[in-house]
Amino acid sequence: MQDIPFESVLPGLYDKNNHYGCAYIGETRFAGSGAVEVVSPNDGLVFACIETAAQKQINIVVESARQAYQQWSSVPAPKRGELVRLFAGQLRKFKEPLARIITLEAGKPLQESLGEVQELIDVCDFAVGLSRQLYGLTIATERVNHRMMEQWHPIGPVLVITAFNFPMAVWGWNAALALVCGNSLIWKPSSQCPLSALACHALLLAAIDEFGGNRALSSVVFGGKPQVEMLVDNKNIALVSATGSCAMGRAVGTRVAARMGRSLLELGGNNAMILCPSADLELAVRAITFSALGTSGQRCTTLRRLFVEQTIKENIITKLQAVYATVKIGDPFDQQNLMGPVINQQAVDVMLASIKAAVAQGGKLLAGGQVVTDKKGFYITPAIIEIDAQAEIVQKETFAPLLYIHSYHCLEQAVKEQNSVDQGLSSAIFTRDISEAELFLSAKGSDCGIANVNIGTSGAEIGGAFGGEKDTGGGRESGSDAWKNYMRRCTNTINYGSELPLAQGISFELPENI
Ligand code: UN1
Repeated sequence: MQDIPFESVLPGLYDKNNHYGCAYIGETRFAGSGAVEVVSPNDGLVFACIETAAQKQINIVVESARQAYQQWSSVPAPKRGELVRLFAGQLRKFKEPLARIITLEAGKPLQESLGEVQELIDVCDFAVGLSRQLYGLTIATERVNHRMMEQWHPIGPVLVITAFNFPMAVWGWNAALALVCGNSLIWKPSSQCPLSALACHALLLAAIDEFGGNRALSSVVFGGKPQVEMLVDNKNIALVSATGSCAMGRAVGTRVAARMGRSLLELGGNNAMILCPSADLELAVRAITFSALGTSGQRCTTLRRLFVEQTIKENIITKLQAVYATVKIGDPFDQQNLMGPVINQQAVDVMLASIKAAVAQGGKLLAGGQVVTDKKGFYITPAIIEIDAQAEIVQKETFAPLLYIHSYHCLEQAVKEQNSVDQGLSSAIFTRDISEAELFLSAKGSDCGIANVNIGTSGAEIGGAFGGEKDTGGGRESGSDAWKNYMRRCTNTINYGSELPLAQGISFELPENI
């Protein structure tokens, strides 16, 4: 196993036996039950054990987050930004060891892990600026001597549920914004990535100490479905922000809605690219390859469906086959390798099952799909399958490096087929024809939350709102005005006159003698 300098990143939380608790409030560790072993996808070896939280510990965490919120919400927003600025400083200092933790736990190539830590730093910088920009509107009122405006106030503890594939950055999108918005944090990370969570938590605690704040602003809870249910059912959690599969999001969203709570969902994608004849094919091949097999096809933005105009189909298939044959797969710490493992044996099995189903449904395997047998860990070669866009298997997201190719003859038809799946996260078109590009971006074009021209479906910057439509859950995180999710809007109408005019011109005159 690689030497990861945990001790430097997890001051006070590091356990020499690699045995961690079930929950952490600040630096306080709570003991839970059981001991779930966590295995690195790189070599199949156990690198940590985590315990599981019960209702009792979860109640303590939520109550402590509620109290921390009450204090924090009255700190002026630009001062709250100062805490996030200090946190970004810690992240910069520990960028490399943090990336190594991601690579150990999630199996991402080190370059991509460094990119993920950078994404976390970027969103912190963004949030610092935002802490002076949490503005509301002043709106014209129909009444004389009145003023109408809106204010944005903090909402309360924010629960952030994250997946294994972006074990730091996606929490960061939520955490940085939630903090400047005046809220406290509870993090339920993927059980696959406990150290990523504890490392970020530890560095946030260091920043809180530097700031002179309350360590209970940040807590971490480990566990699975039962722990998620206990957390999301708790009325003191003001916002549940969940990233993961559509099935998980549907279950969480429904529970939160049942108690009239607020949720922010960033769920599965089944992302497509349309490749037009006028496209720069060299550029397109690079974008397709990064989007389809980067992070071993385990991004929610991964390219899964490629629509190629029929006259360029054979050409693009030949090019992709050549590139796929050269992609080096192996230990993600070795920078020669462009692709690491998939997350576990189940992911290998799911990919193999999807390939089998696709072939049974008329698909033709054009590349990859072989388990790499000379390595410990969960390695598989990225696959390309040519198949009908309506095939049943194509409608679902297989979280693996599996790309489906479809041909098309008319752009309108390709857009229609692209939009025909249940998910609606990311999409792209490659073209040099402005009419094609604008059609794709128009209301008649892509129905996704993200639509790109001449870049791939993955690798979004933090400055834009991130999320998607339909079964992707409708949430928007990270940039633009996503901060509004972490605040409540209060509309204020102020009468500074000496009359009481009613809106809509209603007359309500009381008798003179009262
Ligand atoms: C995810 O896979 O959940 O756009 C997030 C991207 C990254 C974020 C992916 N910036 O691919």
